[in-house]
Amino acid sequence: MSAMRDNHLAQDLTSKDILLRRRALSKAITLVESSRIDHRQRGDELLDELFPKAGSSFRIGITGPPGSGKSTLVDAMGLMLIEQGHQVAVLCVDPSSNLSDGCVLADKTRMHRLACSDNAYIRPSAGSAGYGGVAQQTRAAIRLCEAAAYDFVVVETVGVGQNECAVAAMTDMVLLLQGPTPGDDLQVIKKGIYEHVDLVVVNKVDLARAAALKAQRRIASALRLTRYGARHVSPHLQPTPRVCTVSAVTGDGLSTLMNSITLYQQEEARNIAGRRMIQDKTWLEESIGSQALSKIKADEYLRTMFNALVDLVHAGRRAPPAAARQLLALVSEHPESFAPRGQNGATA
Ligand SMILES: Nc1nc2c(ncn2[C@@H]2O[C@H](COP(=O)(O)OP(=O)(O)OP(=O)(O)O)[C@@H](O)[C@H]2O)c(=O)[nH]1
Ligand SMILES: [Mg+2]
Repeated sequence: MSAMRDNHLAQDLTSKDILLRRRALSKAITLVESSRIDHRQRGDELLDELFPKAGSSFRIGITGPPGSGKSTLVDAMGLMLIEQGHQVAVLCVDPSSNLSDGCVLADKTRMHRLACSDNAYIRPSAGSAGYGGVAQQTRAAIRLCEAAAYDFVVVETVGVGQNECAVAAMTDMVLLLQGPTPGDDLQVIKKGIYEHVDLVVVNKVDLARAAALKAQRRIASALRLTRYGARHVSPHLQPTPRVCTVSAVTGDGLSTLMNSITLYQQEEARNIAGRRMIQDKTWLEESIGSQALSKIKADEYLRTMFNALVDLVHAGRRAPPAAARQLLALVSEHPESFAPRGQNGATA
């Protein structure tokens, strides 16, 4: 029954009817984000069926401190991309928190112009501690957007150190946004997050032009000095300014920014297939770990053993790697426990 329903979902997701496609995409993402085992299984099967049709978008990660203007910029950039004939999907995620519903929902209200376009799809996604964590769910959601023919996928995430790394591992280009306030840039330089960033955008130039230009110069010289990451810094092929100033509100500097993105996309075109292979291998590795854990928690006996091992670890009598080895040995002795138990598949 659900297989037949999901068959329709797969068809609708690749339909020419934009509204049907968008509705199907929302349902599909809900399945892969669900904490219910039966939903996840359906989501996994759907993704598996659609996988050959996915993977060909240009993926942009946008990160930066709260309030730096990410959503406002995505709104402006998205409209420009649509004017150029693209279909744009935006995923707003916060990998650092599972209490961010309000925050990510606010993102959509900052993208009100994009939200009205038939050629855009915006998905605020509160981080869920469930199956596989946010990174895997976002990877799955990106693929589903691609299967639904979105050729630009933008992932907005709050920049708090680790997240640039997470977003870089699933996208083709990472933009770091910051405000023009003196000190913002130094903070960023200190954290060394430029390793994962392909373009730095100093936003809100309309509020403080002189400060923004100063920040741009300072960051550019810091970048020249550091030359982080072979993937991100290619001095021979660097026609694009790697530090831009824009105003997401007035549009000042926006076309220069878009040109930089297009140039980067052209330069990087030949590297994308290789990068996808690395990203997909990581995804497979993470899926093996998270599915093993998820199934341990769904099995009464294994869950009891897991909790007993947690107690031993807390009591300082067992180190986590040895405890994991012991539990995985039990799993292989109980292969039948890998069958899902019941429709709701209780998770501990
Ligand atoms: N003056 C000015 N205000 C801006 C600009 N860009 C964004 N803002 C304002 O800054 C505030 C925050 O903008 P958002 O787009 O929500 O910022 P964000 O980085 O997405 O915020 P979070 O998702 O909460 O991390 C809003 O009041 C925007 O209107 C800009 O270029 N100039
Ligand atoms: Mg936002």
